[in-house]
Amino acid sequence: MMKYAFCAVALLVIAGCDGGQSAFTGLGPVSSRITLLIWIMFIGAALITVLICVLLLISIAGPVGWRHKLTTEKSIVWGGIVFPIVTLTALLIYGFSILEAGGALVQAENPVHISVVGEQWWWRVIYHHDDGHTTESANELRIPAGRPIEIKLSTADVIHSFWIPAYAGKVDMIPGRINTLHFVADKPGIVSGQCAEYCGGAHALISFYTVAMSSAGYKAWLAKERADATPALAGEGEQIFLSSGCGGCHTVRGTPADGKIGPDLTHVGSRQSLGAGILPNTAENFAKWISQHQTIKPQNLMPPFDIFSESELQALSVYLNSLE
Ligand code: HEC
Ligand SMILES: [Cu+2]
Repeated sequence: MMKYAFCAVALLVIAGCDGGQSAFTGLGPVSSRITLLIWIMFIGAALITVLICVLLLISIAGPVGWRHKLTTEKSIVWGGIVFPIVTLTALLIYGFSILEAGGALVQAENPVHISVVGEQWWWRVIYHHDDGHTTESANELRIPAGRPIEIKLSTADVIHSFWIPAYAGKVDMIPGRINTLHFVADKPGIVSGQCAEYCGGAHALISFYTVAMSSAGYKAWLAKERADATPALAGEGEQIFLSSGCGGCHTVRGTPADGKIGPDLTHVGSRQSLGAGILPNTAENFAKWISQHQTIKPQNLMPPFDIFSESELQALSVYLNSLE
């Protein structure tokens, strides 16, 4: 018996150590309170379950006097009505107070302003600079650690839900609305997040990485992200990109490619992943994405391209990978 109890506890502890995408991680003040709520609910539910089992045993095999007590009107009123009302109300009030924690950050001075638009099946990410300009990127969120973050969430099509469990609760992206998400990341690091509301065919394959950086690192990164592309290896790959119609859907700032339908590729080479968190970002995976993306991410809205020779694919990949 002890052994099983130990295993159950050990499993929970291990689950709590998984930093990548876990609501147990609590890497900021907002998510830490949610993690606490999870534990309170979990332990509370476990205790109540044990209590019910004990009462059940008593009602089956307990002393006559005890069994009789359980059937009185008083026990039913206290155990069946008062107890649930009191516990659930307390939980509700506590839950609201946790929502307040996110709300309190609303007034925080000098938040970082970012917008994220859910698209079938990727994320459009827009950074708002202090001078009023914006820079568009995609499929990755970069934030400075220690500063309040304010993300305006909207959708280009259906309902999505934006969730970075390590930092905050999920918030829906609803057509015709802008919802606001607030959180702070305690320290630099990389965590993952995903869409938490079924949004059609490739819903299971729409995730993303959030990279929390030091203040100085973020500032330098943002300046670089804002600048146009400076591909070290333009030439042939860029030619193929421009002449194959990629620019009709994708923007590479600094080139004639200014499409708005798909993810911005100006600095795609510097992102963690391709296809909204699906493939690690490597030169080979660019070729893989371009030639096999309908197998890798079925139903995604980029048309299939099986027109390229091996060397053309190679040149395209080298070009895209160099867009750092
Ligand atoms: C009709 C519009 C369209 C055209 C044309 C198009 N794409 Fe795409 N592309 C998309 C969409 C939409 C996505 C997002 C797919 C997803 O993840 O659901 C995408 C995703 C990508 C990605 C992954 C981006 C990321 O942020 O991870 C790459 C790389 C890419 N396309 C390269 C190309 C290349 C190279 C071409 C030309 C050979 C091309 N695309 C042509 C619409 C298009
Ligand atoms: Cu979804």
